[in-house]
Amino acid sequence: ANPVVAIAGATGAVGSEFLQVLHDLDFPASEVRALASARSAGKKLPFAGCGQVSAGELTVQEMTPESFEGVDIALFSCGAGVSKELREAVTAAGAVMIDNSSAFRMDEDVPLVVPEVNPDDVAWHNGVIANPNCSTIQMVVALKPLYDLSPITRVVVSTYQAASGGGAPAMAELYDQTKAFLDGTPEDELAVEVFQHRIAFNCIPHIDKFLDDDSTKEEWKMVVETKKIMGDQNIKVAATCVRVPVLRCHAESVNVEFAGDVSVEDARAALAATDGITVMDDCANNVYPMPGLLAGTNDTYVGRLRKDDTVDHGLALWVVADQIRKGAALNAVQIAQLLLP
Ligand code: 2RA
Repeated sequence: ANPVVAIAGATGAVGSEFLQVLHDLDFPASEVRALASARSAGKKLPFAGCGQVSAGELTVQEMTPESFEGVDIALFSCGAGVSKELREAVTAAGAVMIDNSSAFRMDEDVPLVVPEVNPDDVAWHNGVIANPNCSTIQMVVALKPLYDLSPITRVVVSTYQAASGGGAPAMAELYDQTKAFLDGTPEDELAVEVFQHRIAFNCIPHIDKFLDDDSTKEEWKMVVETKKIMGDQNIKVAATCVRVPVLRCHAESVNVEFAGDVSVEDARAALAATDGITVMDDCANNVYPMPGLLAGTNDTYVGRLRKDDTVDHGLALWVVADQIRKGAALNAVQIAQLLLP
């Protein structure tokens, strides 16, 4: 029988994208159940339909441990606390939890999966599969075909992360604050609630909390998750993660060092031949990927490919993806596709 799919956190930024992606991929569901906190129960969500579920409205149900009876696949995006609280109920109901939070990503019994990179890891799940952090996903999608040319020994990455990485309220803060700023609202009267500082006309080198070594948790995620997904603990990763006043799509400047020589031509050919990657790289015509123009797309876009002569075997590249899609909802639904018989 076709799977019953539950969306946990259906009213959030990623939740509504789950619905859109299920439709776009025509996921063969027999039922789609929209779940959220009591506050949102009864709310109607437009759904374009997928599989055996026809287009119409989904009524949001309050999420309780009983909500997962009869569910086969539970797509979770409601924060680490809720995921931890409900893991037992989900797996006891026989459903597989595909979790977008950071709750279980580094657990030894939980695969951390990007379908273009390590699809085979779904095989050893014990009821939970973790969706990696958005900034990690798009980087490893780009790294994998390069790694297959020659093992990667070191990566230096700086991110330019969109406000929507902080969810729907963060997007609203960028939008409203920009408008207020342009309307001449004095600095001390601008509403700063989601981010640590004003995000309008600013860049904030601070995503998630600071750790003991003065790096941020977002940067730490890029280091440890990359090693786990790529299956190579020897890759050294140095990351600096920055929030920028962009609504959707994270961008990353990535410098890669290889064990052996990799030519720009071979790298470009390998990237272009990979499903899920679009190479946009034509400097002569000012063609390169840009966040402002790629919202709502599925691929990981790579451009500005060039030699990095500061190391023996180095390349530099620029990577952009819609982090609500490939960095969250799309990657999770692609994991669910791997579970289909
Ligand atoms: C961010 N890493 O951009 C997040 C979202 N998962 O803040």
